[in-house]
Order: sequence, then structure tokens, then C-alpha cells
Amino acid sequence: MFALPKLDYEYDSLVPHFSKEILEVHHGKHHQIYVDKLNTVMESLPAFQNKTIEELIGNLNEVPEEFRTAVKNFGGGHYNHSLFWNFLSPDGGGEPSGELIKAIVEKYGSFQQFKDEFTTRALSIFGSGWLWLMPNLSIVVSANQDSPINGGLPAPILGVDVWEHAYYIDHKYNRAEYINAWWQLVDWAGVEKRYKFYL
Ligand code: MN3
Repeated sequence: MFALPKLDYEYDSLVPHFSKEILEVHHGKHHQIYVDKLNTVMESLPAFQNKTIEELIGNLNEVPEEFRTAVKNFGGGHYNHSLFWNFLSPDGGGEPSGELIKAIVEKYGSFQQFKDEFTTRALSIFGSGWLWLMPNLSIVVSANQDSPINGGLPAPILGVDVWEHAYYIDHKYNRAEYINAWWQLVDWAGVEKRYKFYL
């Protein structure tokens, strides 16, 4: 059975950038619902119950067709959100350092240019989805609860949830305001650790 991951911080630790209320709803309700629905689907898939979430959504073609969409959506919801919480820190924000900043500057010209491009891409996603930074520092979009690992790509090293449920309580329709708040929480030390893991 899959379980809602415990956060490394409290629901009120990300204030003022993310409110306690949005964490309560986004982690405590939305993410929990993906876990519950995934577990319900898994009851019909006894042969898959020992698989990790990565094995499950990274090999969707092995899942019987009648359950595939449900596993992709609820499994992806669980996987994507588990990454998302881990990308944030009460001590986050600012700029990366070390090998990562060097590589970002090499690819994008400057940290600001990278940030502008990532922000523009996040704002241009129509409807619900995710924007990811991949280990090779390319920027990848996923619709709905799809994930880069569905298509055999490695796990992203950073990403932002642009579903309205991620920001409506704090910012109503204003995704730009939310993305700006999100930048203040990015745990760059963790991003750099994952970046170096793939080097
Ligand atoms: Mn979400």
C-alpha cells in the first residue's frame, strides 16, 4: 500500500510564501486523495503490489490496459507531489551554487535568464500540469499528472505544480504570483545534490 509521505517541515513552515491552509489542503487532501485512489486501483492489480511507484509509472505498458490510465493519473499524482514537497524548504530560495550554478550559466547565460525562461514556460502551460527541470538542465512540460519518467526519462531534479489547486487558496487565479512565491522556497542544495548524482 502506498502512503502519504511525511513532510520534512510543518504546514506553517513555508509562511509567508505558502500559507498553512494551502499545505493542509494540497498535501493533506489533494495528495492524500491520489494515494487513496491509487491504493484502490492496486487492489485489482495483485501482481503489481510489490512494485515501487517509480517501477509502476515508469513501465505503464506492463499495466493491464483497463487500469493503465488510472495508474498513470493517481500514481503520477502521488509521485509528482512526493517530488514537489521534497523540492521545497523553509530555508530555500536564493540561487544555487557550485557545479549547478556553473552549468546553468553555461546553458542559459545567467541565473536570471534561466529563471525568466522557467517562469515563462510555467505561465504558458494551458490547463493543469507540471514544469520540470531535468538532470541535463532542459525544461520539460507534463500535462495533468503525467511525469517524465512515464516516457523513460530520468527523474526531474526540480519541478513546479501548476494545477490551480496548488495556488487558488493563496493567489486565486494568479499563477504568476504563485510561481514567484515558489521560487522563494526552492531547496537549491537538494537540486544540486540530484544534479551531481546524474553527472
Ligand atoms: Mn498538486
